[in-house]
Order: sequence, then structure tokens, then C-alpha cells
Amino acid sequence: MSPGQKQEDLQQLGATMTAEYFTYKGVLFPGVNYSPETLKYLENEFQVQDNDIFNITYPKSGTVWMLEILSLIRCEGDPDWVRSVLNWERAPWVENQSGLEAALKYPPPRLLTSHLPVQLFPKSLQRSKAKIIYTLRCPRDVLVSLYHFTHVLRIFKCPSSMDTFLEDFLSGNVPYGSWFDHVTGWMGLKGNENFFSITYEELQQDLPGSVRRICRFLGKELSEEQLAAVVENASFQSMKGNKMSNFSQLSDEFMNRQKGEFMRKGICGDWRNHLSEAQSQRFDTVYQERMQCLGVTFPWD
Ligand code: PPS
Repeated sequence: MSPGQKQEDLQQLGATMTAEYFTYKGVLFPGVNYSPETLKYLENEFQVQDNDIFNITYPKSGTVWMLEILSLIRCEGDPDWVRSVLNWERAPWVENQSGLEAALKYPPPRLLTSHLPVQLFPKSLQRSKAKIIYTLRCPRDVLVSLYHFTHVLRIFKCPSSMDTFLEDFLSGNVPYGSWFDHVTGWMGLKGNENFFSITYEELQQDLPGSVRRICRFLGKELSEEQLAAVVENASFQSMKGNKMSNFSQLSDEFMNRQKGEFMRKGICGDWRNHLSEAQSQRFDTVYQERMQCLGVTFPWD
């Protein structure tokens, strides 16, 4: 979600830290560091390059974890880069103002991040050989992680209760829109040779095996030692202790650290601690309705 914008920049923009949203083509976006102009430029004018690698996710699905894995793969397991450069500079979020500026200055080959739904993604992707890595996570865990994060990240509106947030999530009335649309949209690229999907649950279950699969997709060969270094440095504990990866460097203007932290729990199935039986059933009903058309089975199904 990283706005990656310094306090001074915000002041220059005349922006205040109020959690306002705007809608662009039916999708909700935070009002700070995002604008319809940037999204329009990105969709129509941004040039995707053949050697770009895109880390794409719906929010709270493992974005920053995958960003770390890709950064470490790029450096063959050497942690220098991830320990010295902020993650939102290593793989900027192209859809926000500061991320787009960084992407435009990024010397190729670029490592870029995005939460955009497929229909808002740069059109130039269609003519390119850029590689897309799409990470998904159990949507109930996404819901819970996002619920907590709305209290921490000040550009998000705080929901009044889990009940209201659940309904907003199910109807797509949250930043970046509907999880269901995002997943069905991006998974429509499955089978394309430049598209690779993986789940947060697979990363949790077998990180070395997942890193091997990602390397194969990227055409990158790592020795066993290098692979072990990627795994070690991308662990929850390593990332939690790395100030370039744990968002501790993001200004307090953005983060309300009294309410929690970015590296929260990093586990699968935490939704069981937060959703009531009734909420879980309500989720299930909509999930069945919306996902049956996809014909893909996920680890959480
Ligand atoms: S964001 O804000 O959309 O970019 O967030 P995102 O990075 O997609 O998701 C944040 C959740 O990922 C967890 N996380 C990890 N889990 C396991 N291992 C590692 N290394 C790791 N890094 C980040 C993070 O804790 C958030 O999940 P929750 O459930 O809130 O703990």
C-alpha cells in the first residue's frame, strides 16, 4: 500500500491526511497520493517494457513479501539491497503519484508493484513481454488483515465494525475495489506464458519450493546456497526486523503506530480469530456465488 511519500511532498501538494476516497472507473482509491489523472496516465500512456517484472496483488495478499523475494532473487540472495534501500523504491507501486515518478526514473530492468485491477492496468501490457507475478491470499485473511490495516494507515477510512467492513469488502466498496473482480480479472491471464500465479499459503507452506518455481518463471538460476539466503532473508522475522521492509520509515503522518504495525501476524487462518460463525457463513455465500465461474481451486477452498 506504501504511499512512499515524504511529509514535505504532501505539504507541497497541499494535501492533508484525511481519509477521503475518490472513484475512478467504478473503483475506490484513497485521496492522498492518488489521483484520477495519474490513473488515467498510467492506463493510457505508461509504457510497459519487455523486461519489466510486475509484482501484482490485491492489497494484503503478500505484496511486500513477494517484493522482498523478488528483490532477493535479483541479488542472488545477497541481502545488501533489501537492507539498504526502501522496498517502495526497490519496486515502486506504479499507481500512486510518488510510485509512478519512481517507476519513470527506474533504470531497466524494472521491478514494479501494483494493486490495480486488470481493467485499469496500463494498456501497453498487451503488447509487451513483461512478466507478471500475481500473488493471492485466502480472502478471509485478506479481509482481516485489511480491517486491521484500515486502523493503522491514515489514508484509509476506519470502519465502524467488522460487520460493516465485511459488507463493504464483499461489495467491493473498499480501496482497489472488489477482491472477487481483482482475482477473476487477473486469473483470466492464467495460461499466458508471461503470467505466473502463486498463493500466500503456498509461500507459507513451502518457501524454498515457491522460490524455485518463481526463479524458473523468471529464468533465473540460483545455487542452493543462494536460494537458502533468499528464504532466510524473506522470512517474517527477518522482514519484521528490517527497517527497509517493515514500513517503520514511513512517516507518522501515514501510519498510526499506536494502532498496530505493518508486519502484524503473518500467518494463515487468522480469520478464525476474528469472524463470527454468521460472518463466515455470509462470506461463504458470496464467495460461492462469485467464484464458481473461475474453475480454479485454491488452497483455502
Ligand atoms: S499491502 O499493504 O497491501 O502492501 O500489504 P501486503 O504486503 O499485501 O500484505 C501484508 C500482510 O502480509 C504479511 N507478511 C508476511 N507474512 C509472512 N511472511 C512474511 N515474510 C511476510 N511479510 C508480510 C503481513 O504480516 C500482513 O499480514 P497480516 O495477516 O496482517 O499479518
